[in-house]
Amino acid sequence: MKRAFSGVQPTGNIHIGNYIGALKQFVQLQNEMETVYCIVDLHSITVPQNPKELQEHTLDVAALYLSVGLDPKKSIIFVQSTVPAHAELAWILTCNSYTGELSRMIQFKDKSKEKESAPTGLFTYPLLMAADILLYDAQYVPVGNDQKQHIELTRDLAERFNNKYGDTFVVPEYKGTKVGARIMALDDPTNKMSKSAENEHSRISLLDTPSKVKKSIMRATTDSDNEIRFDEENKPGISNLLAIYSVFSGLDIKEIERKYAGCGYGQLKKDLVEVVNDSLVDIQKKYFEIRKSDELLEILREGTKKAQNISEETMIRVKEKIGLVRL
Ligand code: AQP
Repeated sequence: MKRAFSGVQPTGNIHIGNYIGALKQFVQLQNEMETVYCIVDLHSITVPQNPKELQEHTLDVAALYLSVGLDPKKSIIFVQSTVPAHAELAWILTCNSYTGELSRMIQFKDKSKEKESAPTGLFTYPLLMAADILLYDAQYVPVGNDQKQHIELTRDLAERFNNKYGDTFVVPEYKGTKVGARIMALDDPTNKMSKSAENEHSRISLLDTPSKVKKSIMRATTDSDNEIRFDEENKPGISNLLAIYSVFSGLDIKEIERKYAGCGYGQLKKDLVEVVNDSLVDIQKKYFEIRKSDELLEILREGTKKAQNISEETMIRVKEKIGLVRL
């Protein structure tokens, strides 16, 4: 049976970029293979977090996992820091990696560029991500395409370890969506949509009110030629709106182009507000039911147990290979 692994950082409310690039795939894959999904809280502390908010956001993300359709009977859902093997394997991978390969990571360069001195965790973050994936023998990693380079590094690390110590890890593959693998910020379609961007109108969170969704979409940056056509290079703003429209409506982009031939951007935006708000209603209804229920903590505890069982087996294998004593 094949297995997929992925995670989301509890750094704020999940936005439609996270949903389209990652979560929507999580839900599809749970019907095709074994699936393990984590709330990666250890990743989120690579940048400063308010402890109270971090706890809340962790449970928010867990509740959103369930609200978008993850089923704890099909998927293992847990919080990363409750399974110590993640940090343990990350250290072992750190000792089998090079600073040169880590300094090439685009996300590290981006996130550290305005800092006088970058936190070490930000630099070694891809090794923790590699540990997350390799612990579960995952063949597939459903993520947005901003994470593609980290999956490449994970593959290199797995192959290097296998070559040095003998077959130990499954070498995983990136799994991306055709449409929306990188949803762009609404205020600046040359940057990806992000939870931590300052401008709240740069993103649509899954928990946004209908009026906030309307404001963010209606003021989204487009271009001046008023032609509704998918062309990411020359028309990144409109192409981004078309991708969002396509995912939430189920129509393909060509159909949407035909539907709006001769119409202005205003009409497209107005209809998109409706399409997005209609899709968020159900997610939000489920979210508010689940978030306060005891069931949520129970599901996470169960997930921890299952994740611990799998990861402990991997750690026994790894430790034996590198000569760490077992008493
Ligand atoms: N804009 C995006 N389009 C498509 N996929 C995206 N993902 C993130 N942004 C987009 C995918 O969502 C998953 C979870 O991301 P994450 O929370 O682990 O980290 P991130 O990539 O750093 O996401 P954010 O929203 O930009 O968070 P902050 O601002 O905290 O850094 C991943 O699969 C990611 O590819």
